[in-house]
Amino acid sequence: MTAPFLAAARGETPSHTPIWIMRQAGRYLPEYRETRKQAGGFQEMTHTPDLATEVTLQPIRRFGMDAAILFSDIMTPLEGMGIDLRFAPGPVIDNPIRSVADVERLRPLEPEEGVPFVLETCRNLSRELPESVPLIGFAGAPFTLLCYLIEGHGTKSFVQARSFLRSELDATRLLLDKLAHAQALYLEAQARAGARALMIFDSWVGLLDAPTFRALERPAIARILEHLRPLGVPLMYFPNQGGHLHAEVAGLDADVIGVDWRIPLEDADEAMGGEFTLQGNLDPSILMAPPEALLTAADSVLDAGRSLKRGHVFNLGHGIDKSTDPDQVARLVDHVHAAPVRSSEAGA
Ligand code: 1CP
Repeated sequence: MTAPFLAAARGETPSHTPIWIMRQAGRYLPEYRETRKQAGGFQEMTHTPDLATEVTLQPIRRFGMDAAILFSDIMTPLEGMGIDLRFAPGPVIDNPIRSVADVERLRPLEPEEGVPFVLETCRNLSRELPESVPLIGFAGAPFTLLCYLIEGHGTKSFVQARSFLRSELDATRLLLDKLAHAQALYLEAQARAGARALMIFDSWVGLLDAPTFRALERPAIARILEHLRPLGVPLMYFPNQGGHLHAEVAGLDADVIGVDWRIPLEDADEAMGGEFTLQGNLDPSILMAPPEALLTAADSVLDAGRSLKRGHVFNLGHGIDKSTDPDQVARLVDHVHAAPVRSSEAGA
């Protein structure tokens, strides 16, 4: 039987609605905090395949999620391109990119040499995980990586990155091009090392208006997808806070689009022409509500999921907060697994 996650991603009817949670391996889990303490920090964990494998498996063991996501970070492959990176707790680059010369200095990524530990983690996980729980490999989208590379750290509005985009258009194009090429090779390497689905996180794309998305980021995403399509694994794109970009996302050669919690799944389906399986989109803060309120909100997402034209993968609308009670996650996963599945005629 096809793994429920892969069935839903391909638009087939799964045996139950699959669920996984963004940031499912993380600080809300006591076993994660324990491993992190032993390792000394986040970066040490990502660089040590045994530890990265262990924390990837922790939420699978505890909750029985339908997919595992590689434990790493969107910034990690940039280490293989010559970027000095540290985490505090978010990514920090002490010498951010500020000129076309800085962009030119970025080395091309050779995944096996640049980030061998990531690929070893994928190989470990593909041995350890059951057939029914596919490993999701992932990368950051070019614009989101550009935001951190230019700003040097996370902010709410990435003003320096957006100023660079407006004042240094040639350098912006060169940077997006180099990043798209590197992330395509990186994702391909993860699939060859055992990842059975690939996801592109575009966490900050919501900062772009539709014409700028169409001119700069959409072609970069399209190139990555085109490179990966022959691998035969489901391809996923998450344009976070990108409700205003859905009409532009339609037509991308992806299988699954992640939807944040601000947009009802039905509206997202309508705007994207029903072409994709949708992934999402429970507001992560609902995990802080009493159990009955949590399950009622989960039912609304499940109902919306059944009305989608192609398929639904249950997830939160963004990453889980570190203050979340793990028992609430257990309740959510059990509830989704017990819910009636969409019939194959749904939306027809
Ligand atoms: O333990 C710790 O202190 C580290 C916290 C942490 C974790 C658990 C960071 C730092 N990264 C991660 C893991 C991570 N990051 C995963 C692992 C798999 C999983 O989901 O369980 C993934 C997929 C990411 C991807 C990632 N990193 C994104 C895209 C998704 C999203 O949340 O929008 C982004 C934007 C980052 C940057 C990043 N890394 C870490 C933090 C705290 C941040 C956000 C920083 C900021 O902008 O303020």
